[in-house]
Amino acid sequence: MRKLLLILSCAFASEVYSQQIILEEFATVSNPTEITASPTNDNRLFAVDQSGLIKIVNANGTIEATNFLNITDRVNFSGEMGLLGLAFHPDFATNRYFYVYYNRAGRTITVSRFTANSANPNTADPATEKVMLSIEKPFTNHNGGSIHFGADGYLWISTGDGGSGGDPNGNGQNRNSLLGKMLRIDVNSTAAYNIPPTNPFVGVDGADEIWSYGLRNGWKYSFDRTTNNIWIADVGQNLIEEINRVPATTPAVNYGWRCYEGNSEYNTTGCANASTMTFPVVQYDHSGGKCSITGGYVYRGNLYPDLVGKYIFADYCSAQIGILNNTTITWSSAFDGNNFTTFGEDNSKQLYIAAANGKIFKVKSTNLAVSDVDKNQIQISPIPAKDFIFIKNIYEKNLTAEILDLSGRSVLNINVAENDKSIDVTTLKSGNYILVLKKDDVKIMSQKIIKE
Ligand SMILES: [Ca+2]
Repeated sequence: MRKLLLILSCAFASEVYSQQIILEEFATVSNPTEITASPTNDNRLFAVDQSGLIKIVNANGTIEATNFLNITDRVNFSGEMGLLGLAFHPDFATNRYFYVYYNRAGRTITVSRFTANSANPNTADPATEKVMLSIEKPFTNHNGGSIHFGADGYLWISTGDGGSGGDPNGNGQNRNSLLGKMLRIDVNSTAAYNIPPTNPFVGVDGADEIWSYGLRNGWKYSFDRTTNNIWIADVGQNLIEEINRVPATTPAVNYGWRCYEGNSEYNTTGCANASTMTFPVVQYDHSGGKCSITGGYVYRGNLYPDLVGKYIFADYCSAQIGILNNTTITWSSAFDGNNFTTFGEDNSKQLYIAAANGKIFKVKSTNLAVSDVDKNQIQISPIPAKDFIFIKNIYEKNLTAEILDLSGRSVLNINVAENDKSIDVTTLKSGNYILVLKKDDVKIMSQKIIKE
């Protein structure tokens, strides 16, 4: 008996620790730089195309034929430049406002408001543009571009340091430059925007739009609304990629660039004391073909309990996804051919990831649910069973069942019939078993069954 218990505990342990990220192809677009959840509380996605288009991805992965927005006439799409960010006003349902971040001719960073059509809010007229913010920049690279509304109702904007290498103009540490910053503005204004009175440099030296500084190229940041932390993935110069995590209510954080790349000195000429700076919660180097971080989200969905509370991100070059648990990164195997450019989160808090090749994937875990079904709804009956067991309230195809005896040994692997979702158990001997329901070899759920 002791030996049997040992086998069982090992079987369960291996299941707990064999968690893996898997990607399920979902949709195909072009040049994806951002994925934003639908503003109308459904599971559509709005996919940003760097060339200046925004496309609607329906919940089944099809692409709406009509673009949501087409501003290719004013977007400078070249290298790292282009249309990079999209955020919907929290009151979009009533005002139809949304905000974009792009480079226009001459590299200028532009943050603008557009208004969706009242008769058909699935399209927007490019003529509704209201330019809010224009920031000249000296070089083509490091454009930042991530924009989101915070829990405070303000629009947060990450800008890059202006480009080249090593921040030659010292923008990151210059509190009078809007480059290399996290900006925070109040869009509920008749002027282009208002300054939130709680911004840290209001009334003192430093640009009033700045919330935090010392960033090189925050290539994607996100809010974790559960903890109200902001997570900023800052792309390194040559050696080190950063993940920063700070309470969203903490102003004037100096993330250290170009004095520090990660925790290492880069160029400390003219720099403040390191004790005044906030260093990353975790960093990684370029070993194993890694080159550039793509920031993601803390998973808050209900399908993959093992991912909850962990920060999911990627490396552009190694095509791997990282799972950050406290200060430990677990890397997936490489998804070869996919240079990951952005993550997205839908209104069910499920995650998506897009690659430069245009593919958008659902991010899933091999543990527990793989299927987008509420596994609490699934019913397995009858118990006890004679010849057939039926699975109710599941509409997925290609389901399989593995039946284990109580020592954990697999005794039957069988397809679930597509027509009536039945499992033929006539060959089983009488007794107690565990049925493991799977899709694509990944477990959805398990339940004890009895064969008469
Ligand atoms: Ca000021």
